[in-house]
Amino acid sequence: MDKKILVAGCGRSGVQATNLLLSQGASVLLYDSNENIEKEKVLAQLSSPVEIVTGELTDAVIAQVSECIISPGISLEMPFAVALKEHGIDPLSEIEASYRYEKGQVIGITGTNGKTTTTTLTGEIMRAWKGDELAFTAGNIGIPYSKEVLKTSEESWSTLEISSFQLETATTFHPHISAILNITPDHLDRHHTMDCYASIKMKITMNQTEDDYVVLNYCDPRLRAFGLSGIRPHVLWFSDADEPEEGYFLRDNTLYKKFGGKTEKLMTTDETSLVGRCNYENILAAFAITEAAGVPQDVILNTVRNFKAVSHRIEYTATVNGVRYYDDSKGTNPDAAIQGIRAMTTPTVLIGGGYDKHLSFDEWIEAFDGKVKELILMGVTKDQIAECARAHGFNAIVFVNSMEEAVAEAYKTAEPGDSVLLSPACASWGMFDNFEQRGDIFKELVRKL
Ligand code: UMA
Repeated sequence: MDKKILVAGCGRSGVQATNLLLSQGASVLLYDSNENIEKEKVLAQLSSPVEIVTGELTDAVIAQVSECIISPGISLEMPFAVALKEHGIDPLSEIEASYRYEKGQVIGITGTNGKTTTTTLTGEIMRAWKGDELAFTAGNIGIPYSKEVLKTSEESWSTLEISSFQLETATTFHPHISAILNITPDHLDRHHTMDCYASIKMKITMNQTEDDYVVLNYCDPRLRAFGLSGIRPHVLWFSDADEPEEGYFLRDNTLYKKFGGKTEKLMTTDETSLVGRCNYENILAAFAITEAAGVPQDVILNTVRNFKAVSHRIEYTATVNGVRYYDDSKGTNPDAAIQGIRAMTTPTVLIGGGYDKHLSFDEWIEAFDGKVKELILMGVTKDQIAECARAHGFNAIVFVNSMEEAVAEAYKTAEPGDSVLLSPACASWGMFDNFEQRGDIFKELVRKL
């Protein structure tokens, strides 16, 4: 009997990986540990029907399997993943499985925060340069790589947002240009230690050679040490503070690049509609990446000037009674939420809390910097955050049970000239399907005020 490829996870990645494998004539078995998934809905998204197994994965099923493509949301510590390993099958990520079919050049962007903005901006620059037929954007951004990869050609560029979950099980993945934007605590419920999390992020360079580039944040101590440790790819630095000897950097309100002793002004920060230092870092990284790819500077500048904030990243939503509302639902960890509150320039009512990723909230509370008028908390982490805030002397805390209650409370408290910011410092899981849904619900409620 011919063995099958097991695709684990019936979400976006699993469905598209299955379609990719089916298109190549493979025999696929779809698996999901959730017994309650709606099989009909999954089947409706497939190019042809496949067997779907749910619940426990038995030895009898494992015996039919030659390979496993695992969705990023599934921990390698799940009993079925451990059992597969015991049978000699190392699960591979959907990124790795898709990369086998890549025909063009790849840009891989990882880091804890800023990935989606940098990937979207880079993808837009590449599209402005190469056109829609030769530039693709995919990955953790929400479009599985497996959905796009068969469109690639020798002339094309794929710009991919890559998460630690996707890198963990990558083996031959080899971007010509990689970027690691920053490494701050996140996903420690899954990776356990910062060292483990950081080493997985650094795997993005594992197959790169002297002919390749890695774009690194000069201000991140781990990444500076990594870049100076004699790694194979050519290092391109970007920085929003310390100026590297060569690289892309922010000084006052201007973005510069410096190479061969020559400093060149790129643009001023008021030429972009993006706000916050984190976004200037994202622009600098996108500059470094796309110049390494050979994009002419006028194409980069035009695209940056016309680029609007990505949904759910410090996204301006509306002004109601003189109060500006911002959706930063992508603030799914404390470091991302620190960037959110730093970008606020007025007194702010802050909405936070959510799923517990075993992270510390101290630095986020310290970043309030006298700007937060009231902290509205929801989700599993609300007590832990409140306790941490009180320990830092911050007591203006209100608990709520839903986004409806949160928006109503913010509306009641905020005064003209203030801002309301949804920037939870936690993932959405448990109360919402994902951060996009959380942000969409927030925006819908704000628009109804
Ligand atoms: N499942 C199991 N067993 C488990 C856990 C989950 O069978 O132990 C099943 C679930 O029942 C569900 C399926 O797996 O049916 C879900 O798979 P998934 O969580 O991998 O979700 P996808 O829909 O495939 O989405 C994934 C990424 N999700 C995660 O990494 C959690 C999406 O990133 C990504 O956009 C998408 O692939 C396309 O590439 C989201 C994310 O939150 C946005 N990413 C994290 C982040 O940005 O912080 C890393």
